Order: sequence, then C-alpha cells, then structure tokens
Amino acid sequence: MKNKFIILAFSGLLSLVGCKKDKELIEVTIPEPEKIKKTTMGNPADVKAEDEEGAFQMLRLPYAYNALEPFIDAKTMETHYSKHHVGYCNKLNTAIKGTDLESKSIEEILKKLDMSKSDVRNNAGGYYNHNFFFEILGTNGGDATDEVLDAINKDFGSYEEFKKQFSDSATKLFGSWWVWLVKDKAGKLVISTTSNQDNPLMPKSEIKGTPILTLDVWEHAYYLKYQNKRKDYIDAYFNVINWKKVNEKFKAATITE
Ligand code: MN3
Repeated sequence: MKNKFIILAFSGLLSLVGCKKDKELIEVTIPEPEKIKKTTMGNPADVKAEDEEGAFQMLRLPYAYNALEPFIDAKTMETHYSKHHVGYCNKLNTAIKGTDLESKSIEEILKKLDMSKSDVRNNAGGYYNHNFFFEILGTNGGDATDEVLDAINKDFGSYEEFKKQFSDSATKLFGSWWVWLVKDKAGKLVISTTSNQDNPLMPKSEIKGTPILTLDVWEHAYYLKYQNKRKDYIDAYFNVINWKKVNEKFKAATITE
C-alpha cells in the first residue's frame, strides 16, 4: 500500500508542476517492480477465522508462503491457506454452531462422525486434513530419518520402495483425493487414500489408524504451477516433507480402535 501511495503522489505532483522541476522530481525513488510484487503477497499470520469466537481457529502456518519454492510456489500456498483452508475452518464453525460438537476436539468429531452429515464431514475433514498437510511440510526436506525410517524399512523394504508405492497411489487417483501414511491398528505403516475431505480417522475408512503423513492431491494444491502434470507435483512434494515432524507424529501415534 505504501509503495503505491508514493507512486501516486509522485504522478500527482508531476501533473501539477509540469516540467519545471523535472530534475528534483527524478530524485524520488520508485520501488523496483520486484519489491512491489513482494508486498502484494499476504502474510499467513493475518489469516483469521471469520468467527473469532468460533470453536476452531486457524493454526499458524509454520513458514512463509514462499518457503517451499521452487517445489510448491508461493501463490499456490497463499491461495491454498488463505482461501481454501480458511473456508473449511469458517464452514466448520458454522456447521457445528450451537451443537455439542463445539466442545469437542477435531479428532473426536472425526472419529465419531455421522457420515450422513455432509457439512460437518466435508469441513471437519477439510480443516483437519489441511492443518495436517501444512504441518508436515517444511524447508528442511530430504529423505526420512530416525525411528520412522526404521519403520518404513521394516514395512516397505526400503525408503525408495515406500516412495514408489506412495507416489504410484497418488498418481493413479482420479478426482480429488488425499494420500496418507497411516499407523494401523497393528502398529504397521500402510498407505491409504481417501476421497474428497475424508480421512483415516473417520468411521468406515478403508484403513483406520493414525495418520503420520499426507499429500493433498486436489487440483487446487498444484494446478497453478503444475497444471496437468500431477506427477511432477508429487515428485516435488518429496523435497519438502518435514520428516522430523513426521517422526514426532509416528512416535506419538497410538494404536486406535
Ligand atoms: Mn487442499
């Protein structure tokens, strides 16, 4: 905003004084186009739930919108977080307003979900899934490490084999889905896919368990940068997984009913 004001003031002055003081006017510093562009990118910290008293609020994005470039571009991150994600948060608050769900955690809501109530199902799912997705991304990407790597080696044979299976699952999907790495009832790591905003916590999930990793394969998660090249987005994703966070989730995951 400030930069724009400087330019407008300059133009106005120029039209008032004509050409007499051109030399003085040239002294005014006009921001470089690159700097103007940067100021137009929003700040994730400014994204708030519409209802500030609502049961669910936006979790702070743990990095800047451009932090995951070149793998996930800033515009996609901004749109995803400040338009799509906040939309799920707002609609979830509306859907549960005045019900006993307002006092429950998001996990409790999902585990005991009435699957016929699509407004709660879609928006509680969207809220949880996106919080999860943004949390396990980060700039310190690389291959899996620590305890979760040991478990991946044990259950998939190798990290490369896990990566191949996860990537294949994401590539062959048709429509809007999520791919998950889940610690199942037996404590084994398995890959699962869920459509729309469903997730492995919900009743009737194909594989129930505790998610430790996820990938959003809705088109809004990649289309601005990758268009129809979903496989390129999936490959890029493996460069921005915060395995330290995934390992924390793996260690904290309890075996669920
Ligand atoms: Mn999404």
